[in-house]
Amino acid sequence: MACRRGALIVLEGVDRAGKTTQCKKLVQALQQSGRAAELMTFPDRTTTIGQLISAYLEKKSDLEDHTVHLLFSANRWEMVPLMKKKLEQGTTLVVDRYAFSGAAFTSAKPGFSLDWCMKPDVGLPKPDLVLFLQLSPTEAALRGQFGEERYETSAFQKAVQQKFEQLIKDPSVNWQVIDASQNVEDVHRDITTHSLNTVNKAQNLPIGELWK
Ligand code: FDM
Repeated sequence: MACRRGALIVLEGVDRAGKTTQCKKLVQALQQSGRAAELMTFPDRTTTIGQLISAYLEKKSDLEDHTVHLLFSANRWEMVPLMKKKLEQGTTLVVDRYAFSGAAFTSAKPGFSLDWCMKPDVGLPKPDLVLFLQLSPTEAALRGQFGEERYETSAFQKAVQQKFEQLIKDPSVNWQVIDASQNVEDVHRDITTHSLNTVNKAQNLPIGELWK
C-alpha cells in the first residue's frame, strides 16, 4: 500500500501574533505524537532568491514592487519539489507564512489588486489547513515595538490585516481563525486540535492546487 501522505499546514497572521513560536510548538507536538513533521519558513532566506528578498526586507537594497512580489513567489515555487517529496513521504509540513502573506503584503501597497497578487501563486501545493492567528492592532501594540525591517509599521500592518480579511472569505481554502490574544498554551492547544484532525483527514487525499 502507498505511504500515507503528510499534511500541509500553514500559519498566517499579522506581526507579533506568535506565528513562529506556535509553528515550532506544533512541530514538536506532532513529533511527540509519533508523526513525522518539519518546519518550513517563507521567505526562505537561505536560497539565492531568498538572499535578495532578505536584503530587501533589511532595507539593504531596493527592489521594484512587482519584482519583489515575483521573487517571493519564486521563493515558494523553488521549494515545491522538496515540499511534494516530503509530503509524499508522509512528513507533515508546518509552514510559517505562505502565498497568503504574499498576496496580503503586496496588495496592501498602492496600485496592486489582490487578484494580480494571487496570480503567480496559482497552482502551488494547496494547504490542507490555514490557521490565521487573529490579533487586534491594540493587542499587538501591547506586545512591544515593531522591528526595524520593511513593512514593520502600524499603518502598513493595518492595511495587511484588511487584505487578510478579504482572503479569509475565500471558501476554497480551509481557513481556521485562531484567537491569538489567548496565552501561548491555549493558542497551542487550539492549533494542535485543528492540526491533528487535518493530519488524519489529509492522509488519504491527493495534494490540491491552490487557487485553481
Ligand atoms: N512577506 C512574506 C511578503 O511581503 N511576501 C511574502 O510572500 C512573504 C512570505 O516578508 F513582513 C513579508 C512579510 C514580512 C516579511 O518577515 C517576512 P518574517 O518576520 O521573516 O516572517
